[in-house]
Amino acid sequence: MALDAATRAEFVLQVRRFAEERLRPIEAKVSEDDAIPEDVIADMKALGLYGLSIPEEFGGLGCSMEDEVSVVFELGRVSPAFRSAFGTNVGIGAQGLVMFGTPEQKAKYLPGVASGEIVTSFALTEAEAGSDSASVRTTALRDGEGYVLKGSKRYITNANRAQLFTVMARTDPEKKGGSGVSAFLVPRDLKGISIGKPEKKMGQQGAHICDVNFDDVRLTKDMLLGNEGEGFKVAMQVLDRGRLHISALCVGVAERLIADCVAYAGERKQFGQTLSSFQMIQAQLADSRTESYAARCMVLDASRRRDAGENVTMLASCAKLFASEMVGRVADRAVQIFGGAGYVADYGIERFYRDVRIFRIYEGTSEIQRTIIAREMMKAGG
Ligand code: COS
Repeated sequence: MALDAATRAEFVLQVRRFAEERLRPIEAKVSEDDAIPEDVIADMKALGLYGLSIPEEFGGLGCSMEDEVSVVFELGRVSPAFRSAFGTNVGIGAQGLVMFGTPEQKAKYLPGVASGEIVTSFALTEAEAGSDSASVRTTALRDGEGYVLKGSKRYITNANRAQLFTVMARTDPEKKGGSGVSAFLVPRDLKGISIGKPEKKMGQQGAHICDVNFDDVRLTKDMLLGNEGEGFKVAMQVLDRGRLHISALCVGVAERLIADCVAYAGERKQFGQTLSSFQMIQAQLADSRTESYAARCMVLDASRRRDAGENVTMLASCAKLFASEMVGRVADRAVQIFGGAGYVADYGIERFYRDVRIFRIYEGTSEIQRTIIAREMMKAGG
């Protein structure tokens, strides 16, 4: 599953133009309204973004990981809230189904996911199971031929728009940790599901996270995704992939901020000279460029290795750790270079400064990435 080089280059260019012409002009309004206009969502669907990494046989674009991150680099050049609208369909919401779904499950859902008719969402996190995601308390207990799902999930991206949830729930309460957990494909319209109000967040307005409550929801056995007791591993493999996607987003945002800084430093004059002629400003720009380039190389290398069939658990965590921390530094320098203008809303720099803070937290905090990297190193002996 991959685009040929010419198709990829053309698509990347198309996405760049779409981001620049269609999305960038409405960044401030989307943030203010905390909503992406429906006609923009429709354009994203028409462009194929919802089905980016869904196999072609189901109507998606069939992107490889390298294709996907190449597209996400471009989408990072505008407010990351836009990417969030379809991000769960491309990534964590749908990839469990792509990787572990039965032919029947795939045929039932993937065409709708690819077209964007079905929005997917990934329901792992709970109030008491954040970083310690193996300790989920939501249960799906056997009842006759099926299961009964009970519990609550927290901070679930796109929950308010989703028609299909990948839910991790404990099927064996006797077992502690990941081995008692199973994954399920849960349609939104089942009786007993309720969605909380979107949370008020620090940044990324226009992207929504909500609680999802399951009150004795009856699941049929064909909703089980993968084997019983293997849901935690499904989640971890989905996250390995998702972490590369988020790393690419961090690179894109960093590149946007660097471009804005270079433009501003070339215009703004102090002491009779443009900011760009001051070595202390140049040093900040150079550091940002060097670090974003390093992150881009990491993301591309890990993605190519994943496409070649390598296990990239450690490399995905290295990329996520480095890229998310890198964009935090780049955004901080951007505020500094813009000075007072970086702190007021009109220039949008302070918005990005807030937007990027979540990258060090979601899909695994920096602390969790370091834990995974160290564990993988011990396993591999280096
Ligand atoms: N791929 C495949 N299998 C994996 C895996 C991966 N990336 N990571 C772990 N596993 C397997 C392990 O091999 C182990 O299998 P066995 O029981 O057969 O040995 C099992 O899963 C349990 O793994 P582990 O013992 O490492 O689990 P822990 O609870 O100690 O820790 C961490 C797992 C901390 C790495 C995990 O909970 C995590 O990633 N937490 C962050 C979650 C997250 O990103 N949340 C964001 C929410 S989504 S926006």
